[in-house]
Amino acid sequence: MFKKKCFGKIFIRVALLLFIFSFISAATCITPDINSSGKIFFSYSYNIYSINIDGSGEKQLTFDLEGVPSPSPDGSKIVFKKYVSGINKYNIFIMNADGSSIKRLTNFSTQHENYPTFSPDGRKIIFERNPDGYGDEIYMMNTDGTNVERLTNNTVSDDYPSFSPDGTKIVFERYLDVPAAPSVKGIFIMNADGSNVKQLTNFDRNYNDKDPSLSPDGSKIIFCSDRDGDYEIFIMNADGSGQKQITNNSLEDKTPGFSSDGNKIVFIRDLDPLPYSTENDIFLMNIDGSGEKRLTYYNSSILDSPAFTGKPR
Ligand SMILES: [Ca+2]
Ligand SMILES: [Ca+2]
Ligand SMILES: [Ca+2]
Ligand SMILES: [Ca+2]
Repeated sequence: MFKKKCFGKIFIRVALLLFIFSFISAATCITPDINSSGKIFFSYSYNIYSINIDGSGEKQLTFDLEGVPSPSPDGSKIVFKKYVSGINKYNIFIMNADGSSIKRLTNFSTQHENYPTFSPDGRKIIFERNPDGYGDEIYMMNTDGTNVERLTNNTVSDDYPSFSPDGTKIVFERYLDVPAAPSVKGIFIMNADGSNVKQLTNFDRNYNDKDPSLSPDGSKIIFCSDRDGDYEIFIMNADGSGQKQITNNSLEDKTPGFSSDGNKIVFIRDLDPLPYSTENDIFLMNIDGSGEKRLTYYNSSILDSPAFTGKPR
């Protein structure tokens, strides 16, 4: 009788300890491990979806006209663009990572806004807006939409901004202002206040470099370039040196994004070799290009912008 009672008490204590431990481990696991709780957010058919990092567990998060999701560093929020029917423009919105609590952050009716993403401390959002019809500019605001600041000011388009992991720099793509080749883009970097703009790639202006994103340790930038005739994923040092091609095929490989641990790259591949038709799907690979894996089977022209939990674009 005594033995039975004692065993029961120990059992309750062990169960209690396990219960408490599960809470502690959940609380300490702030940066999602891509091998367990990580998700990939993306836009498909003008809605935002998430999948697990093995491609399973597809979940539709929005049901109107939304796109370009970028998850907050702690994984709790998504910032994205959403079409506002009254003004017929995309503005910037924020929601919980499960799709609940959608809130509008900007109210700008002149032109579309695009590509919002978080600062590493989760307190700022940068995005692109075309204020006057003379090219996109990069803006920064608080996560409640207040204190909108313009960071670039010129007559060419500045697009696709994202922060360095220490929050001091912003990497972006800029149209190089050459009359003979007006759509040629290069990768640029500047201070987070818009000062000290530096060109990193495409000094020859012979091709397009775009979709840049810094690695979680800040040492590398991934981007895509059509310098071999179709888009491939490239990696380079954060100062533009040591450019290296990662993919090598005749298909379009675009919008690469790092996982939060920096070991994987998620990207879009257009599997239709014809230039005028598009069959996009989401792929994953190691940062040296090995271990390539197809995650989705949408074969869709309206699939884009994959981003990992814990790694704003
Ligand atoms: Ca501009
Ligand atoms: Ca190629
Ligand atoms: Ca390619
Ligand atoms: Ca194609």
